[in-house]
Formats: sequence, structure tokens, C-alpha cells
Amino acid sequence: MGAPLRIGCLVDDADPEQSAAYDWCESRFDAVARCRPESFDPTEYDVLWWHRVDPVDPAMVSDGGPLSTFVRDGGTLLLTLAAMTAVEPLGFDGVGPDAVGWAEVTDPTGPLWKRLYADHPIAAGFDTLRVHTRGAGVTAPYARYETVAPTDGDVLASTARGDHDAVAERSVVSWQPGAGRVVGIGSALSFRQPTHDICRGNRETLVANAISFLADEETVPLTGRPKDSTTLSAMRDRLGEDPHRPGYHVTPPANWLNDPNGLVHWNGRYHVFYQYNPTGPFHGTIHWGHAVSDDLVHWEDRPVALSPSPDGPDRDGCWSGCTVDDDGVATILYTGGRGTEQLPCLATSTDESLTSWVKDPENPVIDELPAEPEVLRTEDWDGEFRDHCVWREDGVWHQLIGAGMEGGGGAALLYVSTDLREWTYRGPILTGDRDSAGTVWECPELLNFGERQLLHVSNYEDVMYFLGQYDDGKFTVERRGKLDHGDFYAPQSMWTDDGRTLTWGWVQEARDVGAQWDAGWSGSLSVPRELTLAEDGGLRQRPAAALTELRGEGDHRENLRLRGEEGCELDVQSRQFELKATVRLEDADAVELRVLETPDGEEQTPIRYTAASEVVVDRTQASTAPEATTDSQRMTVTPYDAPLSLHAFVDGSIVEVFANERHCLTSRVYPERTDATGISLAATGGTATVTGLDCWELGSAWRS
Ligand code: DQQ
Repeated sequence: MGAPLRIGCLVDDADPEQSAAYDWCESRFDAVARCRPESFDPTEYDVLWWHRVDPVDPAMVSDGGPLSTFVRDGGTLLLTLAAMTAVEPLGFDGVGPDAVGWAEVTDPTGPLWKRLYADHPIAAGFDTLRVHTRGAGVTAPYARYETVAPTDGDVLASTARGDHDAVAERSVVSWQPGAGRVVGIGSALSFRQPTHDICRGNRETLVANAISFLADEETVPLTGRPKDSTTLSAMRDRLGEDPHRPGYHVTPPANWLNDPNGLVHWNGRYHVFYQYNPTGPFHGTIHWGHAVSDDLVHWEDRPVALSPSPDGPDRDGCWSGCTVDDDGVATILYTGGRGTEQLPCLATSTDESLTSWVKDPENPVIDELPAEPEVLRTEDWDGEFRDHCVWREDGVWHQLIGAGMEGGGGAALLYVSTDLREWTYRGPILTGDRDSAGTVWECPELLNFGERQLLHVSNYEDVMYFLGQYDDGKFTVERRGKLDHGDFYAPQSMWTDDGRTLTWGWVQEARDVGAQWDAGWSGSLSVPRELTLAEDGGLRQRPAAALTELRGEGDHRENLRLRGEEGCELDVQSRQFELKATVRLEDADAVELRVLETPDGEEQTPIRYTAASEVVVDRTQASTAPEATTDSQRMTVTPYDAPLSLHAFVDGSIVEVFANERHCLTSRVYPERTDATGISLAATGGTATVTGLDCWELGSAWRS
């Protein structure tokens, strides 16, 4: 038997809850003593525990005082309930919990453990991510992060309340200041008030686990917030076994991704930034994640590029924006969110690898909404006014900002500037009708194809594009359409040094918040698509040629005759592949390319080309999970005399389809069975010919 664990319970007042926690600790561990936060002998304790119902008054502790010195020198500290507020005055985090108070507990409540940390020692003994440690029927104190995120702490758990996943209520956090370690558990831990036996048992296990974890020098230390490339890659590896996780599409290392941002080809490297929540797989406290590639297909995680500034106009989130080259200085224009305001902000890079960014001290660079048209005010925002597309024309910077108009539809608003910092408003280049084009236009982008320009906007539902003429601040529409007919949103483009326009979109999940939480990650980017004008003046969308670099084993067929239900199975068995087929329907009603198919056909996702000139991704049998989406997604493909070329990229849970290099449909499916790896073809209602077919397994984008 080794020496008993020496626990110091910090006491600071006569609070009965604090005394009850002490009594429990004494009954559970052998060497427990009381001590005071700012006067204790650091040599006497292995672990300190501070349990408080009231927030810590900054006068009680300080950065540089005995408690912070104890931790930074290698000591460990558990902060429970409102004691978690001490991290700010102790200097362990730039931001303390922003939601502190008392609330009625109406359902059994406790940690909603993150998938990433399901095997964390503090979660030992729980066979679920949803652990209830406090029963209903009392008013109890709490301290947690709700609208802001810790700057240095790593969120281990949010809050499970009854059957509800309160994903934004981040209540268990770990820090690693200096050589020490700190864990905060901000809610659902009262010792004085009686509770249900199960909750009591869970509470005791949780606190005892936390104390043992902190005391055990051998346990793999948490990093605090993972910030460098190595720890981000390690995080990615932890989720690597998930069969739904895409392998060659850009995904976040863990947690949440939405819009692609700031895409730029800089010093020969391709940089993709994206909307990222480092605290969990849900939309909130948005940062800019960063990935870089030398060849457009192999990617490397880079440290987070932009984080909200606690005192800045982007306190609640760094929303979408773009990167421009300001005479050699990479410069980001993005939307800062704070309270009900969203305003344009600017940051410049201080290094060639675009790793470090400095925000302009004058942010926001535009500090009020335009007067005309009146910007739509909603419950959430003083004005729906965000997202940026910036280019230089005749030496003048031009900027589009997306907006909604009071009483109208979406708008793309134009500003001009000589220095990217002082902007003059010019008015909308195009406005939309609410009924046919949506209430708000997010992420507007103007692309120049010489003889014609393309404006695309995301209107909450679809990505609409307008082809026409942009001249002197006005856009005249000649044609319109949808960039994609499935789960694809808020795209943005990169102009490569060799003159290509490559576009990525956010591929949203088609499963609920709880399923995304259980997976530990959410969101992906599409494959890069090269956009050009076709000979007939329409839009052409092709997968970037570089994707061929990923091709591995393949199957090639020519002049396949498909008759009736007689199918044809391909040799490739995979969830990560590319399929290219040229299909002539003859007298068949439809041809199906069935992907992610089990041998018995129980699960399968047919990509169906019909005689009605539609391409349908049929999800009725995509997954045996009862909660899986079963609706089909479809797009009309112009009726062609020539055969239809179908080009599909399947990757874990993504089915991304290009038809005749024009029409795109990106879909999400979540097959349950491990043998859902088959690929087959069949015709229905007659005979069809597949004049040529190629299928290749594709390699992965991430080097681990
Ligand atoms: N996503 C961002 C906004 C944008 C929206 C926030 C589009 O800037 O309007 O994460 O998905």
C-alpha cells in the first residue's frame, strides 16, 4: 500500500454545501484536511478541491498567488460548481464561465460526455455519454460556458438534462496551466441536498474519478485546449475508426465544421479555413479552423487561425469571411458577432504559413448598418448583415456583404475602399424576391468568367446562382439555377495561381444533434469543384483534376448491357471510392448505381437516373437505423440526346454526384452495417447500356 492520497479541501466560508462536500470527501478518502485558498502549505497536498456555491470573488485569489503558483508548479486542482469561476482570476483562462447562477433542476441532470473523451479516466465506470449526477426537484447552483468558450480549457462535457442534450451548456472543462492540471465540473454536483440513489452513486463516482485522475501522475495528461498541429492530428486519429467519417473530404479534426472560409492559394500552398467550434460538434462559439495542402488532396491540420476575442466585437464568434492579398499581406475580412450585432472585422497574417493572425485594433471596420435598403431586423440580430467577398478592381477594393431587407428578400450589398479599412457604401448589386429567392442571402460570392459573371448566394435552403453581367455595381441576371440539389451550403472559391476557380461547399449532416454529438464530429467540405463556363454559356462544375491522385485499385467495364432486374456487381468493395459511368437508357425506365450496399441488399443507396430526366439519390434503404433520414433527393438533368455521364464520390457518409459536369447533388447517408460496401448496377423496366464505367478506391487525405 502506498501513502494515502492527501486531499486539501479549500474552505472559505461557512457554506453548508461546502461542509457537506468535505464530509463526503472525508468519508471516502483517508487523508483529507481543510485549508484556505490563499494560505496553505503546498507540500502537504497531492490534490486541492474547491467546492463553492457562490462565484469566486476576484479579490480572493490572484494570478501569482499561492493557489496559482501551486498549480503552475505541478499541483492539481478540482473546481466544482461556482468555484470554476476561479480560472479567470487565477490566470488559467482568459475567459471564465459566462453562465453562473441558480436554477431549478427539473430533470435528472449531469455531464454529457464528449465522444472524444468517452474513455477519459474521469468517465470511468459510466457506460453512457449521458450521466445524471443530480436528481430533479431542487434549485441548484451552476457555472458553465454558454455563449463564450474557454480560451485555454478543453471542454470534456456539456450537459445532459433528462433526455435532452444541452450541447451548448459546457460544464466540464480541463486546463493545463504550467506544469499543473485543473478540472472544473460546474453543475449537477450538490452534496447537501438529498438525491436519487442512482444520481448519488454517479456523483460520487464522478468526483472520486476526478480526484484520482488529478492525483495520478501516470495518467496521460490532457493537453488543455488542443492547439497545435500534432495534438489536432492526434484528436483526428481518435475518431478514425468511425465508418461514417469521410476519408478524403476535408473534415474537422473533431468537433464542428460549417462554412469554408478564406480560401487562398498562398506561396504555392492551398489554404482552407472553415467555421469551427473547438468545444463540441454543434454550431456555437465559432473559430476559424485551418487545413493546408500542397496538392489539393492531401491535407494537414493547422492550429486554429482565428478565435473570438473576449473584449472584441467578435466575442461570440468569428463568422464567415474571405482572404485577400493586400500587396503581399494576407488579409481576412470576416464577420464578428457580439450580442445582437454582427459587423465586419479585419485581421492580417504575421507569417508566411498563415498560422498567426493579428486583428485590426480598429475593428469593426464597418460599424453601422447601411440606411438603404433597411436591413432586416430579427429576434437574434439588429440586422441580418454578414459574410464577405472582396476583390480589387482598377485599384479599388470592392466588398460584397450578404443581407436581408426589411419587408423584402435577400440582398448582396456593395462597399468600396482604397485600404480595406475605410469603406463607402454603394448599395445592392442585386436584390431577391423573398418568395422565390429567400429572406436572407448569406455568403454572397461574385466570380468573374470574362464574358459573364456568376453571383451565388446561400438563402438558408439552397445555394442559388445567377449568371449574367456585372457592371458598375449592378448585376443583370440572364440565367439562374442551384449550385447543388442536396446537402451543400455556403460555398466559397479559391483562385489558383494557374487561373482556376475551385469551389468548396459545406456538406451538412442529415442526422440530429444527438447523433452528431455521439459521433464527436459534424460537417465536412465537398470535394473541390472547378467552375467554368460551358460552350453554351451555362455553368460547368467538375471535380478538381487533382482528385485522380487518390485513385487506388479499380474496376473497368465497357458496353455493359443491363436488362431488367439482373444486376451487375463491381469488384470494388468500399466506402471510399469514385465511380464514373456513361449511361444510355435505351428502353429502360431507369438505371441504378447502388452504392453502400449490403450483400443481401438490406442497406443500399441507389443513385438512379430515370427516363424522366432525373437523378435521384434514394435514401429509403440507406440505413437500417430507425432514426435515419429516408427521403430521396433529386435533381432534373437537362434531357440530353447524348448519354448521361454520372460521376460520384462516395466517402463514409457522403454521396456527392456530378451529372454531365453541370448538375450536382450531395447527399448524406449513414449505413449501419459494416458490410455495406458493395457497388452494383441494374436497369429497371427495360434495357440500358453503360458504355463505359470506372470505379476506383480512393486514398485518404490525412497523413497521421
Ligand atoms: N454561417 C456563418 C455565417 C453564415 C452562415 C456562421 C452560413 O457567417 O452566414 O457560422 O452557413
